[in-house]
Amino acid sequence: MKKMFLLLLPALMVACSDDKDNSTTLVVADSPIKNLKINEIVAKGSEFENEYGNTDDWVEIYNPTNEEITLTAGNVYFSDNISDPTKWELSADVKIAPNGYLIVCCDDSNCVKTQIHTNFKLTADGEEFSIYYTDGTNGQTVDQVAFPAQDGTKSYGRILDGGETWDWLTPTPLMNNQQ
Ligand SMILES: [Ca+2]
Ligand SMILES: [Ca+2]
Repeated sequence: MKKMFLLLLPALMVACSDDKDNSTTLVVADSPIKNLKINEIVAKGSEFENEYGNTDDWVEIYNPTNEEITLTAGNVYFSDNISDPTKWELSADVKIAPNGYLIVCCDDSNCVKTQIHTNFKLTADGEEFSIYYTDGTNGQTVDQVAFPAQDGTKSYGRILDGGETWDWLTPTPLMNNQQ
């Protein structure tokens, strides 16, 4: 019993330090998904051509770890409304390479082909985006952001990748963020 208590203590300390950075408590703390960051957002004037040949809104997600992370079907959700974090359920497994990127096409196509296509678009007037994870029993918001109105010339993103500071950037889908 004593050994078990000692093992639990570091886990509690990790949970407390996470509370400082996130508005939600990470209840599924053993999933590598918890490391994912919303990294860059374009809600207007995209020049990134998706697999349909369209230049719709997109969100770049960044894996800041040195391990590949798999987003498993049925466990990961994206939303443009943080009050409704399970708005769109990922329907196929998707991998993100170590220190790699994933583009989520917010084009209301509602499917997963070569790329991920949500059932919502992003509003240029400013909106929200969130990543939600559930292990089937417990769920948590992994990352969420409210972004301001966009004028179609810049993306809104973290500088540097995965960092705490958001700013207007030169759009860099699937590449490291640049001012
Ligand atoms: Ca929307
Ligand atoms: Ca980028």
